[in-house]
Amino acid sequence: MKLLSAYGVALLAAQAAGVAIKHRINGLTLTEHPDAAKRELLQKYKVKALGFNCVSFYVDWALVEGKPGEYRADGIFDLEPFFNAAKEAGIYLLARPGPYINAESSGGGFPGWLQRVNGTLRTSDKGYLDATDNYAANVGATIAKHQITNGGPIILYQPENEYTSSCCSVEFPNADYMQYVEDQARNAGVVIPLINNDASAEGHNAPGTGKGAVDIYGHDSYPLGFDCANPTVWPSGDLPTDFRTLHLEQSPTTPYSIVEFQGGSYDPWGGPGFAACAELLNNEFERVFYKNDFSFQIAIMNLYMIFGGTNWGNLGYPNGYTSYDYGSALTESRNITREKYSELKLLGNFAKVSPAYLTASPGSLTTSGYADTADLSVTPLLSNGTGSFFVIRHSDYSSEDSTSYKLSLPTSAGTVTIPQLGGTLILNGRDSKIHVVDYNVSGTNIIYSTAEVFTWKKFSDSKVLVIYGGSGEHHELSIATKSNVTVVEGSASEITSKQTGKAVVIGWDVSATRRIVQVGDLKVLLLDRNSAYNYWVPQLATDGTEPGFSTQETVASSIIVKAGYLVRTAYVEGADLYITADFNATTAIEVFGAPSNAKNLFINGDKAKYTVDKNGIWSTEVKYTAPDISLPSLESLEWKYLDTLPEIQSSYDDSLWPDADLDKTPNTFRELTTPTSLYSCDYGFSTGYLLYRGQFVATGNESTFLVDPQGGSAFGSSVWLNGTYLGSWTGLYVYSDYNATFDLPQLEAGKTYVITVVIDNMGLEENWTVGEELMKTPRGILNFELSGREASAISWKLTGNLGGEDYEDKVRGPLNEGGLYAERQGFHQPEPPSQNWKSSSPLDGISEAGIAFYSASFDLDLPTGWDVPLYFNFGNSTTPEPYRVQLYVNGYQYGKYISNIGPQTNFPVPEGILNYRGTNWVAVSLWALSSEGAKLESFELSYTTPVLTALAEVQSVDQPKYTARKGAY
Ligand code: IPT
Repeated sequence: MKLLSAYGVALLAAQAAGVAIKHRINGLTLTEHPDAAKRELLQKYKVKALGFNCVSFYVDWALVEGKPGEYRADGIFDLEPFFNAAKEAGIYLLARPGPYINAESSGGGFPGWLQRVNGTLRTSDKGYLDATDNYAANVGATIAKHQITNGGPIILYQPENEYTSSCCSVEFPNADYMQYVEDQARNAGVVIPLINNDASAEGHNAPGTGKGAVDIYGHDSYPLGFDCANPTVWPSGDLPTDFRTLHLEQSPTTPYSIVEFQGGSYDPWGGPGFAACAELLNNEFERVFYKNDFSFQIAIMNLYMIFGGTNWGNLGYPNGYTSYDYGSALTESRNITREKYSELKLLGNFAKVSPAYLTASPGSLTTSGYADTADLSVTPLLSNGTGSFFVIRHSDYSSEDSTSYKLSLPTSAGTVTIPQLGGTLILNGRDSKIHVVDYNVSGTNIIYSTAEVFTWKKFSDSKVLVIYGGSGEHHELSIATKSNVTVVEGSASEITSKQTGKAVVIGWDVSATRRIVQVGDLKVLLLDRNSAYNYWVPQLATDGTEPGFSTQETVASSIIVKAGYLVRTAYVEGADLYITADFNATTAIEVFGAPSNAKNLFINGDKAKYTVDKNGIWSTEVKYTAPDISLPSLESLEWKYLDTLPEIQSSYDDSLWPDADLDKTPNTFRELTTPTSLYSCDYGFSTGYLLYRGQFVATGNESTFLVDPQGGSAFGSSVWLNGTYLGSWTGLYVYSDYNATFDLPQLEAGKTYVITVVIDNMGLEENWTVGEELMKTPRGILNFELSGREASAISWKLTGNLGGEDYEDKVRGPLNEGGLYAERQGFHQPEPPSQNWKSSSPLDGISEAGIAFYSASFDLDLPTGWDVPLYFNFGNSTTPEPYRVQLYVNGYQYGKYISNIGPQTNFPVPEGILNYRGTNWVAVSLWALSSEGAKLESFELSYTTPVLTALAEVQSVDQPKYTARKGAY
């Protein structure tokens, strides 16, 4: 398949669809975490408003094929509502079903049973390929059904993920393997282009490289890395400079694509927290790094992540905690209050209205010729009068200096030295600008603008160009016109202008007060950046109420709205203009370009009184009065308590437990050092807490017990001998397993003893490097020694979630629950049989080592029409006693809190998991890892700013309540 230009993607997608070529793709996409898709949280309007036109999504194989051969993608795992939501809002999709996805997810998306396949993962080994077939065929068919050729939103398919790195003499890159993964998609009916994401620009599988080549070559880039602990440090040399050169070497015939560019960062257990990541990858990072990508004429730019969401139900890998906020533009609780969201909106909307950018010719980064100081570097994207772009930044990209400069730019009016009317241009610190030249605003030629373009529109009676600059900056704009300049809003004395033959030049200092200058039929809004953040450019729906895809027509028919928190949609019905928007404060609204047939204004369905000024701007206001939100006190709920470690009672019967009796392991990663396998995945247990029971008849000479449990980073473990607590490993990030030796009390010869070991399984390792086989790193017990005895003296049983791969809860899926007694019984679900349980609260806790389980219900009655983020908060640890908590909300595991490691103490739970107007069930397991016991220091439900929202009523997901489970032990 040959792609001719940067328009290739659009061309290909439209041709395949057999329709006229209307789709203009500016190549901006964003990535969502798998859980977001599953919960239908596309956040479609928040993405659409950015000016972005595509979302990439992973599918997590482990969630949909928990049992080999049984693909289940219904209920919350159904992809189709997500696809439909994308189509409605007019967002294209890039499908990334793996089978390997990485994504900081358990096993990198591989189901636990892959630990048993005979074959190296992500290679041509038959055992591995066979294992992928069922998933690939099913997910591929669903994707094929919704690809653009069938009227759906999916335009690109990414086989594999970062197929880049190998070790251990495995054949690499293996063309047969890559081809196999691609054939799986094709055989399932996928006809859209295949795009890959090399971890770095190494040219793997680029078109023309033979077997295994994709249609569009793409690579990933995380230039600032993941060091959120130092959020202001931009190490030298981290800004890419060679991407254009590499592109021309590696894949010159395809649109230049970065399939993952850094949009945030992950954060480990005990890490600095996502607020620090949001600071490291903040709005300044976006300005400098994203514009740098633009300097390479990037055509497909996908940010990872735009919305990370939550590692609910054990979805995460061992190195990360429950939150997958990622410091992204959309927070985990769906807020868009981070400045990086607003900054991204400026850039995305600029790209959306600047198609000339895709046909200009990128030049090389230079310190000479364009700016008059070597402290600044410029990359030109040149054209002959049809739109040139000059990307400017500090030569030392991390400089915090303020640098004055003059520009010398080639324009259709000759080379111009700017500013022409006096004053000084300035670049303040970590900033980068795109200066446009010969920029076409619907037939009006902007000869240059030093202020940056947010958007422009042609309305029936005028054109509007919106440009902005940083506070205190001086800017200049030149327009090819013989018309006069009139200041139609704001003070004329603050604006200088001069007619120079065929052009007019306008100079001004940026101010927080808007000025509008009129030149012919063009109105130019001069804004400061912070004001520009309040502007939105909703596409007017052409059919119905939804914006639809961004075609030349729909982009052209957009209006410009100044509002506040969020503008979702705009559409006209007869003489009525409808705007849907969200508000977090009383907000003045202005509409630019209301269609001439529109006479009435409705905001969120309510008719609004508005005024029209002499410039035709409609003005109204939406009042915000914070609603009364009353939340129950979690501390005073009627908590019921159950000891969820009955295993240590002398009467406990484990006869229904699976025997750990395999004397060989299918796992090729590590040889057994125990007589039988104690690897949990060998027995189908790959998620959540694991429990082991080892029984032996004592000789009386045993003095110590050594055990080496492995649960992954930050895991913990506790050990009992019958009812006697031997001790715990309380966890550190750097330990995935830990050898601990416990002194035993004097044992009685001939008496039977049981050792109980509880292990926190933090998720399975990823498998980033092909050949290393890290995903097969076992969970469970690696080794043990009972002093003075043969290992075979102990016979072991184990359990994890009830049924293992024959998991009980088909609604919440294969990963959600672990192996605690209460979980096996299903007591974490709504309405457990707790009538006869003791009344006791997790705030009282337990006074010795053990695991307690608590359940309670509460009602919520939140006002409709408000989007209110809710959080479960655990108090910061003030006592030294370590404990681990699992939080269940209506049966869904929505948090793992580790008091002695952190950092997460606040756990957002979205509406839909919580019933905002109804009854909710919360359950907490509290594992005390010291003989002092533990209790929650505090436990509260809290909210952040309620957003007055146009969001439709959120339907709750299925929340099956407790029913007695057959065969539960
Ligand atoms: C790359 C992966 O493709 C993606 O799934 C995710 O893990 C991301 O990075 C990090 O958050 S892996 C690359 C950074 C080595």
